[in-house]
Amino acid sequence: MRDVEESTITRAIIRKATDDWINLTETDVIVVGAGPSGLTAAMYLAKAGLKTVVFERKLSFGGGIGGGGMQFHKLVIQAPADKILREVGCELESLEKGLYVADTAAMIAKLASATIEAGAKIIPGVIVDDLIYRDSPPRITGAVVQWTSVIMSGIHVDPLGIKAKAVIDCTGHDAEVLAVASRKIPELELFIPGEKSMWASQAEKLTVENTGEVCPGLYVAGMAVATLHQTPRMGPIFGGMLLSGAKVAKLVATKILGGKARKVIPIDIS
Ligand code: 48F
Repeated sequence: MRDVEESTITRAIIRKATDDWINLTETDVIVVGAGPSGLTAAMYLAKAGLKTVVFERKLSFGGGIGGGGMQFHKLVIQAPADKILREVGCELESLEKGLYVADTAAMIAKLASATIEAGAKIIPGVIVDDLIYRDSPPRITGAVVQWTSVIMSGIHVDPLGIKAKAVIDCTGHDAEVLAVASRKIPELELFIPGEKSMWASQAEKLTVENTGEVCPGLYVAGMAVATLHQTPRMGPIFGGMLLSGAKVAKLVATKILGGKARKVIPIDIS
């Protein structure tokens, strides 16, 4: 095996990571959270030709996919979202017409791998803990980031700001980015009532329907949509998360690129 100096390892890591960060200081889209909606959104945004970064608080991807249903390692997917999983090469077992079961580890691995292959950058261990805004009219122009380890340590370290044309809250049940916007940018008049109790089919339908722009520069997808619109939760059926991610990607790509946005989503999501 080749000998290597410790200092060579250190230099390689710091130089290459810094190159990435400098490249990211101005980006097209910041996706917050690498759960099912965030990964799907980032994959289609990158495929559409946008410079896309996903900041994920944990050191792993997948968000709620990993927990399956009550930690049983399977999830249910309904048509037409199965097309997205087939596109990334995730095997599905047929349950009944239009209803499928996916293995949680396979779904995380395939979705994350396809997102990276599409050209999106996923940075783990980073929290988005605030937004950058401008007024007249109020709009979001980027996100404020910090190492998760710094937040966990409780020491005060000033964070850094990343400029973006769009920020998408894909943080799940807590809608963390929207919660910050509601608390710290009162002129947005954003109220976050929280999700309702479980009603799977209704929740799936309403999540996709309500996915979209919250204010100029700020979008919501995935479970955070239910938290914003006070619609039901759905439990471990994931078609709505994938479709919501695809829908927000289409909206953001159309907003930024207009007619130049490539048509990359295999389903008609209106
Ligand atoms: O929770 P999560 O999977 O959100 P989602 O994409 O999907 C929801 C489903 O998993 C499930 C459900 C649907 O059937 O009910 O809950 O809407 O993924 C959210 C990801 O965001 C990360 C978090 O660690 C998780 O991986 N995250 C949350 N807040 C932040 C964050 C933050 N402030 N900064 C960075 N990452």
